[in-house]
Amino acid sequence: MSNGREKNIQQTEEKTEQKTEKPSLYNVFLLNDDYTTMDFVVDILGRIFGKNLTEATQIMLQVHKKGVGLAGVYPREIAETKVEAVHKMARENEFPLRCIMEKENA
Ligand code: TYC
Repeated sequence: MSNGREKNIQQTEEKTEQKTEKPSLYNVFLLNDDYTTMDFVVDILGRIFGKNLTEATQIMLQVHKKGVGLAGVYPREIAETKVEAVHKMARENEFPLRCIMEKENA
């Protein structure tokens, strides 16, 4: 790698590698509590996470029984927006529902 042209080619290849790198994904989880109603959680899973009634009910029951359940997997900014949307809707309806995100495979 002595001459300038080869160096250029190498730099171009490095740039290409960076551009094609996939964005990290984040798991978005709902947490259980004793006060939020089951209907409200099912509604959240439909409105914010695009789940149908069957899927939403299964996830809600998983959270209710195990304490935590996976609502969806998204790139960072979308995951952040989902978490904020859950907390906003919960606040507006005076429920303490909590939602967290965690980097996938981390
Ligand atoms: N545990 C709640 C109840 O018994 C229901 C619930 C489910 C709350 C899921 C939060 O993320 C949650 N009313």
